[in-house]
Amino acid sequence: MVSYQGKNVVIIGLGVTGLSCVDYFLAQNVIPKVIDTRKSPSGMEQLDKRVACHLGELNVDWLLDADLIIVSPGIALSTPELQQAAKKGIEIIGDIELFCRELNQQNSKQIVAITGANGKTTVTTLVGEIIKSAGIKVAIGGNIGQPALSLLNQHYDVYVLELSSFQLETTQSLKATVATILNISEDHMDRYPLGLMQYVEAKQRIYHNAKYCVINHDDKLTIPTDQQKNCVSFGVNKGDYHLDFHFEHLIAQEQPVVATKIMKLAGCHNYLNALAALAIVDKLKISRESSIATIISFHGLAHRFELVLEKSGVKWINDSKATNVGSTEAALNSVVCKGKLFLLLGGDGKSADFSPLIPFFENRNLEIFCFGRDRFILAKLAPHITTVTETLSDAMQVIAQKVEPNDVVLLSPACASLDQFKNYIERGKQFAQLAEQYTQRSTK
Ligand code: UMA
Ligand code: ADP
Repeated sequence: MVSYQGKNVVIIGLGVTGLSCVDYFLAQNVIPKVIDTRKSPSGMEQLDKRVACHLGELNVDWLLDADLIIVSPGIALSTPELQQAAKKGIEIIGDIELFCRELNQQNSKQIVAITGANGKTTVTTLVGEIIKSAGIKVAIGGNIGQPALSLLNQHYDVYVLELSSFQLETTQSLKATVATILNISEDHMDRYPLGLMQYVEAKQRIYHNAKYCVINHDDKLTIPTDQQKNCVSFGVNKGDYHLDFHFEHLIAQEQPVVATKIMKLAGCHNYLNALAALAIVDKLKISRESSIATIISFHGLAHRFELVLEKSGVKWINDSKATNVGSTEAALNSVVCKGKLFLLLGGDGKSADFSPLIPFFENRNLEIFCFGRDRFILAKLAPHITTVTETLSDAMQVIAQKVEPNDVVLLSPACASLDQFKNYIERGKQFAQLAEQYTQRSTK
């Protein structure tokens, strides 16, 4: 274990990350202090009684007195109090840095590191499943929800980490066997005031010290800025791993390896996710046969372009996890609809530019419903075909009266859910439940 004995450690954040950091330090008899700017953060009840805690604001005295500050991903490094501490030369890192320092002491362990604007959770889960099916002890964690430090309690040979740009900003010691940026499109612009390139710079940190880099042939921003890197690529039509002309096969190094019609995953974006996963596990030398069997049987994840109901010829697709413009673009690219498409957009847009969606609305039998905090901004995209409602529920009520056989209702909101829901899961569940409720009523 890397030792922090004798250091004055301050942890910021009492979410799952902060709690995992508290446990990590307590295990080596270092008693940290904790600060959370919220009045009643979620982790308060679980906090060990020995740990002093300051709530409601960042305690500058504690920060400036610290030897080491561990910052949770939800707190920006640009926060003035943290800037003050950084100026004083105090080390500021995140939980992933602590995790990597531990793993770097154990040469036999491998890390697969996955980032990107969209598809991280899908690819992380699929890569984890493939490695597990090959009989290797594998753990998945990071931004996917399981804090990385909590994985150190058991023995694993491979760690598959989903990493957000926030986590990468506070990490220097990552040495991934395989690292990938799946794609780049605008997200979290409220945390990146200098624009997209500031976000890309954070994502690019994933390639530092990586043995192999898996890049998206169609997205230049995923290519390592360090040109000496050992890269393998995936893409729609080109790259080491790509699709054939009609998207009927996944092709790996010029060989067709999977017929897409037998895959459970649907949509071009998901075929790309499967190609990226295959490129990653090939670098880990997992048997191709085993990898392909897992890719074919992988169902995908809830709330991601998920068909939740098909009734009276109408399909209801829950893509609540589409919390940025890029993911909604992917859904609009992949959705197959013979009748009218009802698209539900809305929530907290995180200061995004929604205009890239406009071309996806053209030449389509489409009606748009906008709800939530940014509904009026979204409604400006195509006012002639848009209805504005305050809530998702209001919109669903209107849509349920309108749908006919062959129509598709797609919740792919391009926004975070936090203005009206606890999270995207609650939003997706409400969509599925309302679809069920209204279709029952209309078929009575
Ligand atoms: N917060 C405060 N004051 C504080 C600390 C946090 O207001 O002092 C707020 C944050 O702004 C945020 C919330 O509390 O709104 C949670 O932040 P956190 O850093 O405490 O979050 P954790 O519970 O530790 O969860 C974090 C990741 N959260 C964020 O990046 C905001 C989780 O990703 C991740 O699963 C978890 O660590 C384990 O690694 C969530 C996420 O939304 C799912 N990630 C973003 C995304 O995927 O787009 C990046
Ligand atoms: P992340 O963890 O990066 O948020 P998820 O796998 O949870 O990614 O998917 C989030 C959203 O992005 C869902 O709406 C999903 O349908 C969409 N998505 C998944 N893969 C891709 C991709 N490769 N490109 C664009 N959108 C994608």
